[in-house]
Amino acid sequence: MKKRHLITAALPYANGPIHIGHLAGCYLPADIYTRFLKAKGEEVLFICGTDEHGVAIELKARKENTTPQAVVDKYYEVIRDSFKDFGIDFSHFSRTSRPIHHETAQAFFKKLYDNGRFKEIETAQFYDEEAKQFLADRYIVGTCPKCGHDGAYGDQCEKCGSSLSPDELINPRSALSGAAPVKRITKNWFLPMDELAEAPGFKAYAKRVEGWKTNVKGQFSSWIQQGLQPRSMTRDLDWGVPVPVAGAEGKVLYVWFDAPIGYISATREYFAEQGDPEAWKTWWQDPSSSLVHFIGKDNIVFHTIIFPMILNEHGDYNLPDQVPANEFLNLEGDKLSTSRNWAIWLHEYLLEFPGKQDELRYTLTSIAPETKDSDFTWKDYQGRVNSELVAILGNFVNRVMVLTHKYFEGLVPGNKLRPDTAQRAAVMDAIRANSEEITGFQSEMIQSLTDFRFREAQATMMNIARAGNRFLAETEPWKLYKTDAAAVAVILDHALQICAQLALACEPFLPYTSGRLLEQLQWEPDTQVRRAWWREQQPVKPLEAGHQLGQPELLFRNVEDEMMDAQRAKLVKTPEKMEMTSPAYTPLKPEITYEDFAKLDLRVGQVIAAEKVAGADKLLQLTIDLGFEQRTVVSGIAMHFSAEEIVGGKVTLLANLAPRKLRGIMSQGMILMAENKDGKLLFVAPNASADNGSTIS
Ligand code: B3M
Ligand code: ZN
Repeated sequence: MKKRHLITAALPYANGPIHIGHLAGCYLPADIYTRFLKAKGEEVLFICGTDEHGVAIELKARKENTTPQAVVDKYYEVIRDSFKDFGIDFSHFSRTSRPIHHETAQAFFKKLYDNGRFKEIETAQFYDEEAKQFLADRYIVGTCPKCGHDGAYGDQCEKCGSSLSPDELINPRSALSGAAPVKRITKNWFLPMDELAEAPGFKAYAKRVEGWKTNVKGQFSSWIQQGLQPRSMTRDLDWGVPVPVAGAEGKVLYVWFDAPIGYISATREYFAEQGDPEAWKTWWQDPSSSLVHFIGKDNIVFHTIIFPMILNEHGDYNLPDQVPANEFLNLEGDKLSTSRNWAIWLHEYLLEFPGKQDELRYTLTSIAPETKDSDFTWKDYQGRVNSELVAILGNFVNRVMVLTHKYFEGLVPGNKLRPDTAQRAAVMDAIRANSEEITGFQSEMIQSLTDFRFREAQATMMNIARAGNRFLAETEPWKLYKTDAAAVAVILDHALQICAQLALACEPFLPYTSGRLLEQLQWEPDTQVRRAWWREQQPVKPLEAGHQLGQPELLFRNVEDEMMDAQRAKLVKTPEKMEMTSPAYTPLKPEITYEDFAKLDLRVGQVIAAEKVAGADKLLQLTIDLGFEQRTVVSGIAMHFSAEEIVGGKVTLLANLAPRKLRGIMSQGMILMAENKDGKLLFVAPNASADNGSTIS
């Protein structure tokens, strides 16, 4: 095993909160692995942060009628807090919008550029002449050639799931302006992946991949076998890390070039903050450091081919030692989807189940999609909490604690007993057999963790508690007490040592439970005991005779049916399901003449200030800049938008509507809004480059 371990978990896009699919897919396994290595006493660094570039962020900004910066600022915090609340034990959590990342990514690009690794290639790309910008695939919509759905994106049709290229779309148009895009020649910097795959360093690395998880090496070899194509590492976009070479003005690095370098910049930032700014190199460049990337299956090609290739071409870096990618988690039989709100969001779960992080961690690890997609259901969650956590682990600990308080005033009884009767000999035999069984589980669990089989490892941890329950059932201390209290003392002493071992064993999976159990045991394990258990695999007996235990408290409580019904009911409220009950469209109003229409004076405006109207839940008071003047407009959108998130956004203002007093404020015009089927309001926003005060007709 290598000396130190650099663990990374995929950098989530800062365009939305975190749901159970993210947690199960990569953060939970990465956290379990990190905690396991730490318990063994290994040197570990666990790195993550938010991915703040790319079209995903720009699209979200458009959708929320705000700026990319506002989007990433908002979700960086939401995401960081969710991870913290679920005990994901990052050494450092950074963001790719930080200057240190821009610098690191640019220097990396520059080094490859100076070494002549890129090919400058001119291609014809779709361009929006109205919006005056090149269009990323996602910005082109049209009719899907496969299923006829009008509204397919340039990279994918969400109706039939086909991957597409923008050229395949029938009747393509720009999602920015609606205009038909034209082709324009543009120059970009391509990584000749076909050639770089032949480099000796990459070929040696490819051998390593053969020993990885089946799903990972499967994707890896199918890409290699299909033959790699040169791939552009730059994009004609505004939002991102500027390309640091002459002639690349207005271009940014491809988000999949800069994002994985985010792992490096986060490590640099961490050590700079520690006052040891060169130390990151040991972790990335010293061959005695291992590099492990935890990701979901949609990120496999980037982490097993493109990033290693880039690292190899740079020359100074280690290539990944393992990429234990997971498959996907579904929810109640359906694909998790942010847009359909078909998800369980971490921050919402905690509001309804405060303090129950471990119940979710446990369930998600039990069904982790390690080899194939798996499904989360509330029924399964309830079953695992009630019949596993409560009935097996919680019950064992509680029985031992309660009995020790009942018979020995909560003092650890000690294990000195002479087996001078047949009954006592039987007790000693039971203890010996049980200890052996538990040592077996201990080494099995450690092996599973070493091999990235976390489901299995957690199940084996529960087997320790099961063995504890069996031991109590066999020795029946509650019956024996009347005739042989001394024998009961050794039985409970042994059972308490199992509780202590469980506190160690469950820590990677259930850190909160481990903390609560240690509290009840009034025990703080030191590094030595942890190591003895995790590294040397010794059957430790750390609680000394006479040690005072804390009060027994239930570690888990049953989840009631009503709670589960309520959770399931919440899930039904997705836009798609609502469609079935509401009419397909709002009926059209009677026809009007052009003259009727021409009476409306519609203008481009920009929100320059916004505040809640005191005493009115639904109203926001907006200040709208029209270029030639400013207006006060009262708008009924406060249930949909916060004041902060809309400042800066462009709006369409009906500017010649007769002024009207609302809650004592004179409102001078009306903001146009679209209303979705689910009742969600969206701004009818002019293009960001339209001047304030421009007429709309
Ligand atoms: N942000 C994609 C994703 O969230 C991307 C991962 C980056 S890892 C360097 O699935
Ligand atoms: Zn389709």
